[in-house]
Amino acid sequence: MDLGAITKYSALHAKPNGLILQYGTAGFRTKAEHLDHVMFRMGLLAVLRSKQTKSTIGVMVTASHNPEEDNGVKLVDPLGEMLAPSWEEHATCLANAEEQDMQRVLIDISEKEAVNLQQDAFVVIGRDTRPSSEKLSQSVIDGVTVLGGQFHDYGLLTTPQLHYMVYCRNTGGRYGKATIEGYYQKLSKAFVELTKQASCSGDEYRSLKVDCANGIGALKLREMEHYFSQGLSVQLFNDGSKGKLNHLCGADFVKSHQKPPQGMEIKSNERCCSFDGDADRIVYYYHDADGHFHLIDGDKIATLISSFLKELLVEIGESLNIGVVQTAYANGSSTRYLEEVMKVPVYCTKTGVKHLHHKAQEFDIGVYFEANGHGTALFSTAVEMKIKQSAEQLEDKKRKAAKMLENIIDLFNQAAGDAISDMLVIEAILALKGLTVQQWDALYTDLPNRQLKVQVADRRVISTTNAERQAVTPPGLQEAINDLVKKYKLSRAFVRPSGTEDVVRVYAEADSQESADHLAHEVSLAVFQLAGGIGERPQPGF
Ligand code: NG1
Ligand code: ZN
Repeated sequence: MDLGAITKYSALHAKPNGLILQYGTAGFRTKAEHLDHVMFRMGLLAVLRSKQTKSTIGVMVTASHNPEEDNGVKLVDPLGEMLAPSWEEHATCLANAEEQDMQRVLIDISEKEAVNLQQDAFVVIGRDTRPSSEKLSQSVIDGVTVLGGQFHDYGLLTTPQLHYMVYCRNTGGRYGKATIEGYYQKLSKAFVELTKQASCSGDEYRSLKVDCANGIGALKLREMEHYFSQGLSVQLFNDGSKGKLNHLCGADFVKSHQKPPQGMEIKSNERCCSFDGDADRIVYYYHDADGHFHLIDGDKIATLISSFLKELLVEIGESLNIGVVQTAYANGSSTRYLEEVMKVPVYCTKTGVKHLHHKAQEFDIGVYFEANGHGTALFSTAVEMKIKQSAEQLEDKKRKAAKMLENIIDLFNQAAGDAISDMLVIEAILALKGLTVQQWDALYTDLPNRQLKVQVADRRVISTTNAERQAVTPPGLQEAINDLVKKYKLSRAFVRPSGTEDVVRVYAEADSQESADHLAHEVSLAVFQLAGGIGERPQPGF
């Protein structure tokens, strides 16, 4: 380590005095102007992690669904996963170190993690379309080079595309080619082969309106479009040519406001979807003949996917174990439907895709989705081999199902939740099953629900257990929530500190929208009173 050079370059990316940031569930995220030093330091850290794992490490510059003025950075581990927990701590330490302590912190990390500093390092970098992203990704590169790491800058990429690149590079090309064409070709080939088998291929199944949140998804989908146009034609909205990123549009807006995005004209019963700002989330929706808006969120996506996979397995005659992983935000109706009607085991983990991803790896086939539309399906290597064999050996009908499954395995991004890949999977399933968006929606009816935020002095006073469904501290809060929940039918509520914003999140569901709204408001008041609320008391209404 050339400590002199590190000190010199670090001073060019100086940390603002007193600024403390935490590596949260999605890396570092805050106003873009506070992130230059963090980017440089994450470049340094990525080199150390690469040396330690003897693998390619990814660095993604994005703040996903957050406002355009924000930015963020996260590291991607060798198999496309989120950074290992002990390294999240190192990231926080390094990002918060004062200039004069930088050398010591770097040496500490290297010693603790037994990093061989002689080892080569390789880092791949991607960024979203935020105006601040280009300069910030240059700061990452400065960090990588000053520690002697090699790098490849992919420039503009969706977050899941960067995960894909990392995964490809660390699996010797077996998973796919680590280029943007490689990604387009792998997914499109699987999609086109799959949809060729669909008997219903009328116009209704061939066109889809996509709200791209004015983000990177628009650019990438436009590039990719002609690769799969045989099977699907997409019409892009909020493509970044005029509107602001994530403003009044995108998956997060649609899910949290439960209304359509601006900038998209929707006719009744037309199938529409929204990506978020870095294209790792997707939700579907439509207007019925009476003009009512219907949201089809991550839970219903997981239901469609897992039921289709289960059907294929039955057809092939394989008894592989399939599990669905959700968080506390999953709608109660979805959990009930999956368990009772579909007889698929459902597991609940803490919020944050790394928890879901980890749990899903325990199954032959693990389908995981957050209600907000972030998710994918994971297939164990043993399953992949078995399916490939079946596709060769079985007789006609079974072989067809095995072939489909083979294509679906290729179509899912195994490295991360991916809006583009999920969209193609969903479109293929709808076409193969001849399902309209209304029929899909009618699988079950969501319980009305409401999510709110409460400002408190220190959100860490709230701690939770049981996959965040119960509050342990502050004293009395869970009892208060229990008493409130009892007042409503089919009701459930929980609170947890956000991992990405300085707020406490409140979630409530009940038998009617009015009840869900009331319950959420009452729980907000309890949080405000018992957990040190600041500013104005929560007001009813939204
Ligand atoms: P927080 O801020 O911890 O609730 C949000 C989402 C997560 C996840 C992360 C990362 C909700 C309620 N929370 O986390 O699911 O997507 O952002 O982007 O949607
Ligand atoms: Zn995102």
